[in-house]
Amino acid sequence: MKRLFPARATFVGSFVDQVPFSGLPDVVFAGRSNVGKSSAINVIVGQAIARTSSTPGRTQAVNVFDLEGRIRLVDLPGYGYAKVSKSMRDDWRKLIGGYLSERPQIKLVVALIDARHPAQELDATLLRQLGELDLPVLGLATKVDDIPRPKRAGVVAALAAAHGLPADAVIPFSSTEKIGLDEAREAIAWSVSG
Ligand SMILES: Nc1nc2c(ncn2[C@@H]2O[C@H](COP(=O)(O)OP(=O)(O)OP(=O)(O)O)[C@@H](O)[C@H]2O)c(=O)[nH]1
Ligand SMILES: [Mg+2]
Repeated sequence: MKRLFPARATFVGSFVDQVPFSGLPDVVFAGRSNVGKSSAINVIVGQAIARTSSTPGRTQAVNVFDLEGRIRLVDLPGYGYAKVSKSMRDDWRKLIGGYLSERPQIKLVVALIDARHPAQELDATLLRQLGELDLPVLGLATKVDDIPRPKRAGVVAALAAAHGLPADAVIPFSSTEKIGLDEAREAIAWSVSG
């Protein structure tokens, strides 16, 4: 199979309730608001296609990108943003419950976890849900560039353990310094190859 990354990406659309079915394998990016989902998509694809922002809650819809008609990357709205209304939080739950539980073409959920904080309950909730749905998970411990180099491995191992993930299922990652980029690309390509 031809290498997947870097890939030419096109924006499919922004969806607030239902994510359209395409038949292509989906790789889904999920995590707290501001954790770095859109930034990760941009470096992984090798193209600034997902909009990023320092204001949490930037991505409030599901943004879907097509990579050369081969796979889709799905940028979910972030959760845990305090200023989001209860109705929006309910929308998020519905969306996740619906889309994530009904789509057999979801090959991988990339769960982004901020490496700068100890394990957080909302992330634990998501990871539990993903486990219950039997979805394959790749953890990206984001923003490790903000952690002193000698501490990175320990921090990431502690996060994996706290969330009940195998140590090798969580990759130390930084979009700004392109740490973990090859590993993330490889895991995604592998997940959609079968
Ligand atoms: N230090 C550091 N900052 C980062 C990194 N990746 C993203 N950021 C910053 O984190 C902020 C949020 O990044 P986004 O990629 O927009 O986060 P998001 O998860 O898509 O956020 P929402 O769309 O609001 O859910 C921005 O200010 C980025 O510059 C990283 O690897 N290291
Ligand atoms: Mg975003």
